[in-house]
Amino acid sequence: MSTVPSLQELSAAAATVITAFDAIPERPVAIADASDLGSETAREVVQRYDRNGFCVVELVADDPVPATLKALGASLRLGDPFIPPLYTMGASKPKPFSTISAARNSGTSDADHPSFGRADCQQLHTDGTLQDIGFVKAGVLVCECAADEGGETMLFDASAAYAELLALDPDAAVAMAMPGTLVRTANINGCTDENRGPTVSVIDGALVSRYSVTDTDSWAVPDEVNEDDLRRGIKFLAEASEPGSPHYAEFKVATGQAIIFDNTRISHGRTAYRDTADQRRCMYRGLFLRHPSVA
Ligand SMILES: O=C(O)CCC(=O)C(=O)O
Ligand SMILES: [Fe+2]
Repeated sequence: MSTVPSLQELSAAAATVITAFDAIPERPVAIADASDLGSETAREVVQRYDRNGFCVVELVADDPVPATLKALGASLRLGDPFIPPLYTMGASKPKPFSTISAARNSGTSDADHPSFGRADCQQLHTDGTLQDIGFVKAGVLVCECAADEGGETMLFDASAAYAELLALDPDAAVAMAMPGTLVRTANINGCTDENRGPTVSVIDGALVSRYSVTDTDSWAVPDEVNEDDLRRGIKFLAEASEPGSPHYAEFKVATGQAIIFDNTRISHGRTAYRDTADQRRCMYRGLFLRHPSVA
């Protein structure tokens, strides 16, 4: 568990935050071989991940399949993929990577999962929120087939927005760093686990966020938190994550591309999508406990 950061600790961490989306590169990084990026390409991916909180890559020769996700994870030194413990419950056999596809998961135990099995909008969230804040460092989504319509990736630079809140309204920002303000409830395998944690915290001097506003997330007001302070913080972050905000980005990850995102800084989601008979959206997702790095 992380301890509750002081205002000084929050301010010191916020001072190191860079606005991630003010310089998003137009083109993805081309990857010729996911199992061997070469030092220049690997450096470019890591640099973009650090600068923008994410990096989109184009898989030039590899098929956009789980084996490529595995190779990419190894090349970027992300460590073993993390399997959330609740995925290993019940009858289902845990797989290192999740298939996100209404078409592919139809008739399976994932068919009713709001993200994996349905074509609905998936609101902004961080992955692995049943774990402690900051535990799942990076997420990778490989696009085997983009949707015919919709299925855009939504990103929110929660760190930079929070740093702004801290400067404008420290009471509201401190409230959001209190444990128990953000409640996540499990939605898989009939599991009803919940994890109450802070919305934002400081780990090793860095601001970390688990800002999530899906149907399985809710706000709570712990005894020691002033409700008005928290409400102002929630409102500020909600507005900062709207389309048109400098902290919001939306684009389509195309077939054959992948996105690697910093799950401790950036919240992500996707817009609703529609498949056609010959174009059925399918993404593969891996969660990792390390940020990408270069050998
Ligand atoms: O479908 C997508 O693009 C993202 C889905 C997602 O974020 C998730 O399942 O955790
Ligand atoms: Fe996600």
